[in-house]
Amino acid sequence: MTSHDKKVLTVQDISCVGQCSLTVALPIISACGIETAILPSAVLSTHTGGFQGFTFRDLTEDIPDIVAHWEKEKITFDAIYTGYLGSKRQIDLVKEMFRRVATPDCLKVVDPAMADHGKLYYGFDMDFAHEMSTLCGEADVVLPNITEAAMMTGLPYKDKGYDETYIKALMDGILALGAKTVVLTGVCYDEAQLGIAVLSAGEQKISYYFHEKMEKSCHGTGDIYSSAFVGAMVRGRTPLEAARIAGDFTLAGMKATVGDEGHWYGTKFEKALPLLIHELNR
Ligand code: PXL
Repeated sequence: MTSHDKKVLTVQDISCVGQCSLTVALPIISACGIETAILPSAVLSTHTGGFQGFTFRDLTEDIPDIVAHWEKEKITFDAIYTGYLGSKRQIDLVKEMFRRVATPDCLKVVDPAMADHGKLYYGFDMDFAHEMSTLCGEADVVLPNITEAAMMTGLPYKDKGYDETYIKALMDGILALGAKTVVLTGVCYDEAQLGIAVLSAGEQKISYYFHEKMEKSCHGTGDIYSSAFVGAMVRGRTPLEAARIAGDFTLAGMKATVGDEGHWYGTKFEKALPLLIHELNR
């Protein structure tokens, strides 16, 4: 045991069914050997990506009292990782958490989970995307996909046929918001490979981790990837190492999922947990 075991807080929704947000973040970060506290932003019967008629309870009203209680109890977190938020007001509440329940060297990771494949998820608008860009400005690490990065920087969304100039512009745009490091997923310069691009403030050259590109995408991979990334960083890995570990873990989960047509709603990350644990204990 180290003298001080680190504690992570993750703020995102509970989609009761659907293998995303808190139902993946909690098991994955715990599997990394890290105590994980949660703050649910909303409770949904399922995620919003393909199910019809889901329920949605916004928990914004509960958050100020929860945070006030933690503050009173002098509870602080060594890392705060935010994902899907339930309302625009929650963005300001997260900024407050960064001030009130963070240790002095708290690692602040923002996954602006709000859009993919060129489109906002159900319930979000560009006003929300703008607010989210201000939260990214306070982060140590921002974990956007290309859609989210384009929406927050005002650059056009391109799904293919781009080169490094476009990717660099997106990443510089996120750093210009005030973030210290941006780790961009879904970078595709050729059909065979998918890349994760890493750039920190003051650096000119992007670092990459490329891995095999699967034919189809799986639902929830963004949350699986971000959770493993946070786990690896809290375990002392650099952003590039964390990107590789999280990328390989996510790919293994996708490989365990393909071929099961009934499993369209999520990714079987559970099958890949032994790989993640092994990698972090090497
Ligand atoms: O995986 C991102 C996500 C998280 N939470 C909810 C979602 C989605 C994506 O669709 O609907 C509720």
